[in-house]
Amino acid sequence: MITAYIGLGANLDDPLVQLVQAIDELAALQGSHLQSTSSFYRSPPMVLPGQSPEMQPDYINAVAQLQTSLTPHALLDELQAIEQAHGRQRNGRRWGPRTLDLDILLYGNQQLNDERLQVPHAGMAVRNFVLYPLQELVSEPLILPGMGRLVDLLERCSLDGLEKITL
Ligand code: ROI
Repeated sequence: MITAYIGLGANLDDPLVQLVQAIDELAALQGSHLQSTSSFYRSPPMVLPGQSPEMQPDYINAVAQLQTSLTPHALLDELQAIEQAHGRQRNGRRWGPRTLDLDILLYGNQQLNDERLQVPHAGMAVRNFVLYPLQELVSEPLILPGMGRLVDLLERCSLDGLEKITL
């Protein structure tokens, strides 16, 4: 079994409900065991360079820790099936609003880079809505392959706009 970390995000159609359901679906994945999930966090949409400025609702984000015997690509297939079941529209706007986004953040200590999958997730080193929930789940010092130590990344990553949700 490999320890994988999955990033969850949503900003449409009752995002909190989308995330709660997605966690149930991760718990039911074949060949896998859901170990733990982080708190939920609210944050304003991160805008990427080159993205047309458009109004989007705030996001809800969380991270899940999964023990899995699935290969990275089999896991990606399962995550994409869950996204589809949540009615995610791939409308050609790469960074548009979405009902559910599931990303493989880490897959053991492996580094992968092909046309479908980049692990560790390329943006995670600078995203507070990934690093802070991830920190909740790790007990031992975590090194992100090719990116350095989680504690160092957190030190450089401002909390601004990130709000932990008390349910
Ligand atoms: N911004 C936030 N706050 N949370 C996300 O999950 C998220 N996902 C994205 C982009 C559009 C980059 N911005 C985000 O894909």
